Amino acid sequence: MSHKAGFVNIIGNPNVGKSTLMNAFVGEKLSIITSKAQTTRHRILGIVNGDDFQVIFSDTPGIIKPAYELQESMMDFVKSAFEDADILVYMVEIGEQSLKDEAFFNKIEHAEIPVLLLLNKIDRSNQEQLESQVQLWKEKLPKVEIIPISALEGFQVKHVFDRILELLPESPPFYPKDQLTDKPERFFINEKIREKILMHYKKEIPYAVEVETESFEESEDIIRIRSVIMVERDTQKGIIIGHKGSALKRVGTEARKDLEKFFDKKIHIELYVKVNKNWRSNQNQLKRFGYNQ
Ligand code: GDP
Ligand code: K
Ligand code: MG
Repeated sequence: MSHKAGFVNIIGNPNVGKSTLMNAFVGEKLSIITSKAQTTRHRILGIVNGDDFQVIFSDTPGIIKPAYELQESMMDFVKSAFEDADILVYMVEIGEQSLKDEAFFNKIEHAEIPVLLLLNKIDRSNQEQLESQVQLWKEKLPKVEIIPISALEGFQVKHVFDRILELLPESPPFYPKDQLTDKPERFFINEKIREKILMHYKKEIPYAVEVETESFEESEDIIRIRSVIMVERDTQKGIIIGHKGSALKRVGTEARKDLEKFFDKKIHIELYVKVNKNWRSNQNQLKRFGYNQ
């Protein structure tokens, strides 16, 4: 029996729906999703296995202009997404103010691998808007195949997947067939906690935070987790903890509920907050947290 396998990299501006799409393909909440930009900081693989195929999706942080060190590392992930893919999925959303980066569009238009341009969030548009948007992208990228979708509502998601299977090269699998992702359990715990922080705190707080899970102990009927939330300043520490610890408690409770579903096991989670000045600009710290790999 012939077998197809390959890497599909999903790129695009922040918030267009890249993580939503990958999760729709994989069927698990691997990538955290919020309405804030910079939710996804790392590249995350999501693997979809069938009897005769293995599609390895890679969700990337959005394309942004580097403003500080962390963002530069994020852009490295995006750049490498061009290099190691068999298929490139470039996602845009209805009404997007596209980047005016000619070099980027040139790269997409003349890519040596198949490119699918997904026009996402069409649930928000009417027929007329949709047609004019498709026309706009056709003019911008004449060689690229355009598929309008709604990642959130699952509209055309199956069609995109079938198209990817058609384009995928013949190859044996790259990962064991029961594997869902390349990231360790601790990564998902960190991300889940960060998701709750993104949801519940305002302004710069989420961007000043990094989470590290210090211990993960799994026994027959329970997983015990201890994670540290790193912030840059004492004032941020106070905000994270909240009045009598109420804010931090909410983060812990909500993360625990989601993680219990994810791991299908009872979970005990202990959170504490530490001040680690300027972790964002410090190269060594970034390495420790898995950036710059
Ligand atoms: P990413 O930054 O590109 O990974 O985008 P996310 O997947 O995190 O999604 C950003 C926001 O857009 C979230 O609030 C999603 O629920 C929302 N979103 C994603 N796909 C769709 C869609 O097809 N329609 C609508 N209306 N919203 C969507
Ligand atoms: K986002
Ligand atoms: Mg994302």
